[in-house]
Amino acid sequence: MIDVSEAREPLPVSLDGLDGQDLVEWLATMQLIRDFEEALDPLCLSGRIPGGVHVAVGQEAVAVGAMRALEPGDVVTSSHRPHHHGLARGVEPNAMMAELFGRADGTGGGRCGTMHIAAMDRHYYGGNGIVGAGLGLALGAALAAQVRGSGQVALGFFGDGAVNIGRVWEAINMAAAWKLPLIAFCENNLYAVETPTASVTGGDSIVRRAEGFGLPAVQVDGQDAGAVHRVVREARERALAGEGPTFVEALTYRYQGHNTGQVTSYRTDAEVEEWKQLRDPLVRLRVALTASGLLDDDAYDALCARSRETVAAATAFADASPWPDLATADAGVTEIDPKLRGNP
Ligand SMILES: Cc1ncc(C[n+]2csc(CCOP(=O)(O)OP(=O)(O)O)c2C)c(N)n1
Ligand SMILES: [Mg+2]
Repeated sequence: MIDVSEAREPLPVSLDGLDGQDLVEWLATMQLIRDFEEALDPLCLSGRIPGGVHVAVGQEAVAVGAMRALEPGDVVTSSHRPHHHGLARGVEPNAMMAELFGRADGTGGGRCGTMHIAAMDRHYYGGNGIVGAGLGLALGAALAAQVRGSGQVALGFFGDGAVNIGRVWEAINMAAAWKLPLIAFCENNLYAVETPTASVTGGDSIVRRAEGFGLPAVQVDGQDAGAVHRVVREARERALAGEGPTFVEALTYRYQGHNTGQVTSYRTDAEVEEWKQLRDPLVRLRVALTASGLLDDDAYDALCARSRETVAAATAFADASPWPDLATADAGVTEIDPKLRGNP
């Protein structure tokens, strides 16, 4: 963790080795994620999105930094907090919003909702309502890639709450033992619902625990997109060289409650403010881009305007999209022979 006791300004980030135009696109995507996600809670509370959602406002650099280090054919799986991953992977905002609204033009025809938004054409296998389970899907994809020699890498996102779930370590152990091309990516936002993860987690740190499984484990500043990008890029190269999996722990923070409408009484306003003032991933990247002459104020304003327009258009698209046709409610549902279910 960076010592911020003396800091009053946003912490600097390094753009070394990164392409200027790429970085402007990263900031634009991070801005889109923020605007998209900030629009969601009001849409849920007014009933236009049925149920609630888990937003990742504050965690944008993790998604964009990691995703831009992968290639289009690589496989990505997500968690119950999946929108930032999906948008960074290139899921269409219109289709994502329509899915959240439960409409026919959504990524899953309106039948899947927030935690199962996926884009198979982008090898984005989507979110998962079972904490830690997405990593198992990534493990399977990594095994398939190794068997086929396809040159793909699989990255599975999970939260800090998942590091106290046995199946997560079963997946990591198997990947380490068989040298699978897996990137096990822990998004450590310090809390699992209302529980500070450090208060229920033994050992020195999450990466130290991971090291015990015999794979490289790297902790990175998750509010610095470039830093996240570098570690994922290295992990990808290692995986492709046959050197096996890497564990990444990105230190990050969610600004809003765990899910829609949650009252956050388990942390102080001062803590939230410190993360916003010193570590906000968008501000830090913008400051660095401006200082490097890569982004002036007009270009930044235009980028923000485009983002707001995209979110407004996605909301209008979702509103106008029809409800799924009841007659197709079971379309795409796999028939399982009752005998195989053991339930004749
Ligand atoms: C196996 C399982 N146990 C418990 C839950 C209930 N649950 C949903 S989200 C969550 C917290 C997860 O925290 P973390 O992994 O840190 O992710 P974050 O919400 O911080 O992104 C829990 C316990 C669940 N969905 N699945
Ligand atoms: Mg967490």
